[in-house]
Amino acid sequence: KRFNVAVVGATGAVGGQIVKLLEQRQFPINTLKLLSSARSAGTKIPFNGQEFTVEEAKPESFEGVDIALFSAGGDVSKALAAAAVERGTVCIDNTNAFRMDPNTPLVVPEVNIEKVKEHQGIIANPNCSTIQMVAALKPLYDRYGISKVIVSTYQAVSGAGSRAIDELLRQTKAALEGTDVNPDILPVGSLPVKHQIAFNAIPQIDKFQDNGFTLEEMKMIRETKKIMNDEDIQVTATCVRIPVVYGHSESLYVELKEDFQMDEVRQLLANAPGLTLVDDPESQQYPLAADSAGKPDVFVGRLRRDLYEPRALNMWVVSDNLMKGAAWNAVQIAEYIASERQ
Ligand code: 11C
Repeated sequence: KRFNVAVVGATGAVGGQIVKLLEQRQFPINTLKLLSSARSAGTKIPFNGQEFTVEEAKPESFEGVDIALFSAGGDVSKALAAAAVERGTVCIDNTNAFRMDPNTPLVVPEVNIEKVKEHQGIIANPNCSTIQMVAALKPLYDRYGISKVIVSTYQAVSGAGSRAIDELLRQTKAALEGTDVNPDILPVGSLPVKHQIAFNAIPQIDKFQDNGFTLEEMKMIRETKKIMNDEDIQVTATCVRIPVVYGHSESLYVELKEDFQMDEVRQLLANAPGLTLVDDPESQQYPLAADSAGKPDVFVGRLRRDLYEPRALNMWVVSDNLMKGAAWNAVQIAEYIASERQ
């Protein structure tokens, strides 16, 4: 069986990756619609040797569409997903719009693919920094249980979209030339205060909440509990933007519920689906953001037992935020839906 597929936000950083992955994976497509805001409509995008013209996304666009992958921002998803669902489209939504809705499954295939079956039209793709963390935690959770996670992130600018990538490149050049870097987008496009990202680290991703955490940090906390189906896991997050283009890196402190042997932990992580263990300190091998770019896997390394809490493990987790963190996770869900309907 072949499917009528729509990509909403096809001109964006994530949408572009989704289109490439649908092509690379030879997704069973009958018709493909590339949709965007009115501003980007008319853009031409190549797919399978043909040129597709991007159309403005409207409620009627979803007539006859089986599967739609949304990555055009939460407002677009809120405005159009219901119209798509009414027309019988299954929506895989990359935004924050429905993630915490109790009727919407929040899915990382390596962790909870079975939740897809409970969907009522929308399946949410988690936040990029959450996806790579839970993928790395899952094998440990299943074997030992997890009581607490303390995570600090080192996040790439591509998480904030194509304009943030342009901003990093422009500022880096300006800083090297000794001219004004003129911060314009980061840390948050819609807030008035801007900070330099070139040669800097900004401890703010998204808006501050009343509790002093940022929305990005709260996403990591809430989404982890929902995906792992465990409200008791204690998660603390500090999210930081760094001048890297692709690939989020995360330092994790993980308290397990049972004693563990390092050899067994290594084996569990090495054998887990979607994970690649890169952990050889002697030859200075560990996961690097630059190596993760364009790859679908989550890379794990720097494994070491904590010095003070013998049931805790420290580790370094890296993944391309536009791939497993967004486009690849969404396409994996689409592939699962397609395989269930064959
Ligand atoms: C970032 N994690 O790196 C954010 C981007 O909720 O899907 C992803 C926003 C989201 O800036």
